[in-house]
Parts: sequence; C-alpha cells; structure tokens
Amino acid sequence: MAYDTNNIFAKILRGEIPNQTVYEDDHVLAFRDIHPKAKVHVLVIPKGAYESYEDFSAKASDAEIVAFTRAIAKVSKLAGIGVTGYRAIANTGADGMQEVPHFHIHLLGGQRIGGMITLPE
Ligand code: DGP
Repeated sequence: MAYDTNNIFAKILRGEIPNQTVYEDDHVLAFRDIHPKAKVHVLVIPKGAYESYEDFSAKASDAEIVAFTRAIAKVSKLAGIGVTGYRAIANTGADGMQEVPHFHIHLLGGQRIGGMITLPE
C-alpha cells in the first residue's frame, strides 16, 4: 500500500497543522497526543514517509533507525517520564488498530498505566 501523503501526521510534518512539540531533530518529531490517554502522552514519529512500524523496520535507513531509537530516551527525559517509567506502544496495521498511517510510538506515563491489554470479546 502506498503511503498516504494526506495523513494527519504528514500534515503536521509539513507545518499545515499545529502541534505541541516536545523534541525535534533531523529525523524525528515528538509532540503531545491531541487526545491524551494518560497524564503524559507523547507521540514520537520519524520524519520519513513510513506508514507503520513494519514499514519503518523494513525500509528505513540505519541513520533513521538509530536517530529514532535514540530519540525515545531524549523524549522521555524531556517529558519527565524517563525515571518514573512509561509504556511505549506502536499500534501496527489493522489488527494493531492503527488509526494514523504514519509510523508513531506512543509514550504513556506520568501515572501507573495499568494492565497490559484488554482484548475485545
Ligand atoms: P493510533 O491509533 O496508534 O494510530 O494513534 C493515533 C493517535 O494520534 C491518537 O492517539 C490520536 C492522535 N492524533 C490524531 N490526530 C491528531 C492531531 O491532529 N494532533 C495530535 N497531536 N495528535 C493526533
């Protein structure tokens, strides 16, 4: 499937939609989730056009993967959850219930996050 250049995160990356930036470098942008599911809820995205974790893992350059991985700890510190902890979630594809087709990792913290998952009936 081709990357949808009109997805909401592509628009954020082009500056067409505002965001509350937590961190930015050449390869990565991190910003607050618009519908926070925890006291701290930050999204970390690559600047490259990758639709999912699957796509990013398979196709991103080594430099992009290193920058993205290194950014997680920078973002967690900046968001104040590096020491207390957080959950990192990458919803991927249909079964992963991914809504926005641009790879992102959710960092959720600032409180106890609760059990791992609840499967639907
Ligand atoms: P997912 O289900 O993993 O694809 O999560 C998408 C997340 O994106 C969801 O938690 C809400 C967030 N989101 C959707 N639209 C916007 C937006 O315009 N701005 C921001 N900051 N977050 C958004």
